[in-house]
Amino acid sequence: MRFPAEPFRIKVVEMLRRVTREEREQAIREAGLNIFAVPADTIYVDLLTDSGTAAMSDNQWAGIMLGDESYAGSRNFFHFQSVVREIFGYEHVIPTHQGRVAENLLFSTILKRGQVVPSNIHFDTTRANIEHQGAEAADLVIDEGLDPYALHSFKGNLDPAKLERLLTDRGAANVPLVMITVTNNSGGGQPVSMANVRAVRQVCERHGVPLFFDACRFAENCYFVQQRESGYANKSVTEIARELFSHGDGCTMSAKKDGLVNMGGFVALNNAEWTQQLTNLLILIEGFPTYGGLAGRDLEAVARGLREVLNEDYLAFRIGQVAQLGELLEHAGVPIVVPVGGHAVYIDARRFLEHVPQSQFPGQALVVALYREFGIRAVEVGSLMFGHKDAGGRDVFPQLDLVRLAIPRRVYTTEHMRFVADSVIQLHREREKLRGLRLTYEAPVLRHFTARLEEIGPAPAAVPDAGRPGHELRSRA
Ligand code: P71
Repeated sequence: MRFPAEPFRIKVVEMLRRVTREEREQAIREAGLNIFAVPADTIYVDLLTDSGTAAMSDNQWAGIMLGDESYAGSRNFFHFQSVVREIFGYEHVIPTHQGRVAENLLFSTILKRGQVVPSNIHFDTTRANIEHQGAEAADLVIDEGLDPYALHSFKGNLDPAKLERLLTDRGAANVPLVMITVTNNSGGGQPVSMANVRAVRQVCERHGVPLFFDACRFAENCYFVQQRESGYANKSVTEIARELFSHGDGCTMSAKKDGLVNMGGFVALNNAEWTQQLTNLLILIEGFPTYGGLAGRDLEAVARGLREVLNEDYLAFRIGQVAQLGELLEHAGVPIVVPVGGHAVYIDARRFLEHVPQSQFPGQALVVALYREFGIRAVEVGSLMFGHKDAGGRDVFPQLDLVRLAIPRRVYTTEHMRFVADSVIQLHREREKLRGLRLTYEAPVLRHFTARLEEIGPAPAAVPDAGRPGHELRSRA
């Protein structure tokens, strides 16, 4: 397939430092084979996350200079509020410094111990904020959404039958709201269809339960609706977004994704009573309601980013760039999750490294090799992140060991993506050389952030380079 070229030109560049394989070998060793502990300036292409890593536009930077840093009533807040109201359609707009604070405000206020919040799949921070209240987070994605190879246009859909069952079993009084995550990050960045949102809305209405969105990647989701769902091809992505949110009562958002900023977030909702409670907590933990933990200039950047992200030339390029990386890998026989989602390509590490058992962290072994050989940073979403011991001390592993290549917005060129594809393909050819890992340190919770590991068996020889002029080739010359 042909994918659109960059619909922007580059006005500011950030040089990347040359780093030799020897330096990377030392950096990853000192990091205890944990990619989170590797200094970012030793990385060539950083695909750790698409969160807070976007390049801002000239228009956003110009907005930064127009920051009004008044403690109360900053003009940038009013601009931000009017843009959020226009796109999302919710009356009350509460700024926060990032998504998890939006979640914390919402769930500390309206959620009670023993209650349950259903979603397609809750993102980690959302689940943690729900569980922190002594409540339960229920993932009700359609069955296809859990199968890495099931082909479905809207694998992020929330199963309305599962929702109906949960509401009937638990009683609507125990479900303060239903959430839909767009796109469904933990399910591979898969979109949710408008038809599904309508179906979920109907179930919610029948039970008298409000519907909220986790709107992090709403523009990417709405672009997929335009491209894939019948009846939407002639609607603008902005119109689709308005329709999507009109089916709900509010949303939380980390603007670090589709807000195209490095920091920011908000809650938007229609319920005035909830707004008052959230605002009281906001003042306690984040700041005055017209800045919510952000500078005036940051609010201006979010306001402008939310408009820019709905530009369809941008979205066609964005979704195309991620799809292209997926296509290059798939054509070369690299096992990836399909269809490719909106913000990342996921490699199936168990199939990639069939000789490395799950107890030896195949995903992390791949992450380490990608960094050591090519200077690419990916992140493991598998047995290191989710594995644990059961009550009897036996190891429990997740079903999948994935490696996520998350693509920052407007940061890397298509040539960078080709370099990533060539590197992964090269590693795939040489996969027998990769060894499993064992833990030498693990924290009791969220161990992947601070774990230390070592390689099992002798240190592997360098994998031959990808045969194109990538960063580490020049550095060796
Ligand atoms: C991602 C992130 C960033 C992240 C956060 C925590 C651990 C590792 C990486 C953040 C999300 C998200 C969704 C759907 C809420 C948040 C939290 N994603 N909902 O994918 O994807 O937003 O970081 O602004 O607090 O790398 P926040």
